[in-house]
Amino acid sequence: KSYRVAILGATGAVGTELLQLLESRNFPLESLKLLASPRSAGRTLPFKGETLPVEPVAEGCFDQVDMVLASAGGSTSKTWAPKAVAAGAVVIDNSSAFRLIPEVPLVVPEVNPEAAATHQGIIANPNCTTILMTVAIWPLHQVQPIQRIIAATYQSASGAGARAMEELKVQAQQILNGQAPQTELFPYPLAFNLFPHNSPLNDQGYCQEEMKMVNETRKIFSAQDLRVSATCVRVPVLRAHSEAINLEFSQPFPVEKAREVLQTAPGVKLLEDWSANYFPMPMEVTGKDEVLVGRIRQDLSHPCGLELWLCGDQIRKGAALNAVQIAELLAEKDWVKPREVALSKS
Ligand code: A2P
Ligand code: 11C
Repeated sequence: KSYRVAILGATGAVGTELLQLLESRNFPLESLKLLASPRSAGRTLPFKGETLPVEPVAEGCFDQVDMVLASAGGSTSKTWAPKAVAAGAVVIDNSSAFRLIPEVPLVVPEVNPEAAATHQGIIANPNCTTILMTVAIWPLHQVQPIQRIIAATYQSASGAGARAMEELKVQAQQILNGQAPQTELFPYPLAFNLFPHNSPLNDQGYCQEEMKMVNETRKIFSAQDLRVSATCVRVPVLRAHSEAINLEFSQPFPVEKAREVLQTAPGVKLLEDWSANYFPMPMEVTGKDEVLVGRIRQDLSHPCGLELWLCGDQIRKGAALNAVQIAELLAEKDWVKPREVALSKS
């Protein structure tokens, strides 16, 4: 069986990665449609040795489409995803627009693949920092439930899109040339600097990105009482996020046991060379599928605490790869068409 697929936001950082993944993973395609804003009209993108046109998203463009992989921002998804669903397609949406709606499954295939079966037309791809963290800690949570997570993130420019990556490169050049760095998308210069994530702050002082880690992790784990607190920071790295994670359990979790579990965990690669002080780094994970995990150690300050460090390619597993894995799951299980019964109604 093969599928008629559309990529909404095909010209963006995640969109171009989606295109590469559909090609390299040989997704069963009957046809592929590339959609973006009217700004991209007339552009083409390469796919399997051919040149495909980019079309402006427009009324009727989802009529002959089975699956839409959307990564064109929240407001574009809010406008077009319901139209795609009405036209009979399933939408795998990378934006935050639908993630916390109870009827919309929020899926990390290594964690909660079964949730995808309950979709009513839209499946949400979680926030990148949340995907990377959940892939790494879910296998531990299966052995002993995690009670509390404290995370600090080091997030790359790619999380803010292709233009933000370009802005970082230009700023670096400007500074090296002795010029003042220009800012456009970012609020402050990112080159040779870092700043707390600039998403809107709530009354408790947490930014939106930090609250995504709280609320999305709870939903993916089906653990509404899980205690999570995060500090999210933008760093001058192009496309890989890093995270320092502190986990608290109800009983001690032996480090050796954690290592053993993560050795064989799906989507995870352990990278620890203690003698060389060599652990996951953005440069090691760029372009890779796995979440690299290392520096697993007992929390000195708590007998039931574990510390770990991870890096993951933000555009790949943090976004495009996770979406393509969801599409592959739907294809493999024959879950492309919406189920009658949603989790929230059962
Ligand atoms: P375009 O290139 O035509 O602006 P990124 O996350 O890298 O910034 O990419 C965003 C993607 O979303 C791009 O493909 C962009 O297309 C697309 N996009 C942005 N706004 C719209 C819109 N209003 N309608 C359709 N696509 C959009
Ligand atoms: C960032 N994670 O790095 C954000 C961007 O909810 O998908 C992605 C926002 C989201 O800035």
